[in-house]
Amino acid sequence: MAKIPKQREPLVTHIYTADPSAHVFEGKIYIYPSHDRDIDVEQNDNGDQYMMEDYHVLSMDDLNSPVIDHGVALHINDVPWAKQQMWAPDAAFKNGTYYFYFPARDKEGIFRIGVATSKNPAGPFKPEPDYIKGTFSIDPAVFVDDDGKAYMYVGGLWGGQLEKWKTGKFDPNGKEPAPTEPALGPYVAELNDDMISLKEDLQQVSIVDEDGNPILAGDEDRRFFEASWVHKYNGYYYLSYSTGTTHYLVYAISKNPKGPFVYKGRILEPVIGWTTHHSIVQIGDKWYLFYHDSSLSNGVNHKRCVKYTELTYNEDGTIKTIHPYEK
Ligand code: FUB
Repeated sequence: MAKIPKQREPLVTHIYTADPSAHVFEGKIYIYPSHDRDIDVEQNDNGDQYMMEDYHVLSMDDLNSPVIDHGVALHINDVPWAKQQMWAPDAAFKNGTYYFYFPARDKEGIFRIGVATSKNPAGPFKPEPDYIKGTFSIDPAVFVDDDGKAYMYVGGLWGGQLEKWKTGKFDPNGKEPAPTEPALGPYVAELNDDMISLKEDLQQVSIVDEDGNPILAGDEDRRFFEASWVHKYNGYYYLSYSTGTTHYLVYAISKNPKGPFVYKGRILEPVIGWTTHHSIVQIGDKWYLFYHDSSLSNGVNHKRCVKYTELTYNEDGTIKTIHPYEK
């Protein structure tokens, strides 16, 4: 009998998992993580150590139930356009179908976003033959709004190549903006009703401070790095993301799903391991943060484990900062 995970403990220990996108589908909790490989490779800033090849879907009937690993839901060998590195995925439900979104490098080494479908939230997922036209970079997060409109957020610096798209075309020499220039934001586009194509070009999201000034590239405690997630709370859109080099999960809010978003604060202090990546989901009348750290491998950056913890709001809608190792 599988173990019932406790808050802030690994959801599973038989495989390494990361980048959890959690959703409530059909009354159960489904978690769509990256599947880290148990390989020993050199670490670099390009993220070459994250050589993932497939995805497993995890589910729980509720938070007091054991975690089920539904096995391989999608393998890179079945994705005609993808060469390597299946990074952080997400899933969405619309029109009776489950859509699984995932980044991978195409045959030219450029990160693109692919989509695969299933009638079952646990998969297996059947990939579309090509990546979604007009997509680039990594970490797709798809938010389906109350009015049925769906938005895809993408982007990640360094290995995620976002700074190579500043001109709208892939520039292998593209650099991050100077420290005194506005930081790059994630990109967003509305999806068509078919959920497998973009309705419009990806456009950059602006993240500003309380005075309306753009967060600057040198402001590494607050600037966007990767791992977008959007949820809605009390009529506001909350865009949360990783600050990468400073290892925080932070958030900004807006009345519009495309922003501009006003920076509000920290959600999670740094975890063990370089990356931090998460999702925020309402389960019953409580909210939870699904996140990862590298505790299961004693700190190996590319051997991570997914965890969850309760997330609470202050009365003014701000999120209480979580200290991951404080009891
Ligand atoms: O898992 C590979 C990459 O690490 C993700 O795409 C990033 O968000 C970071 O968690």
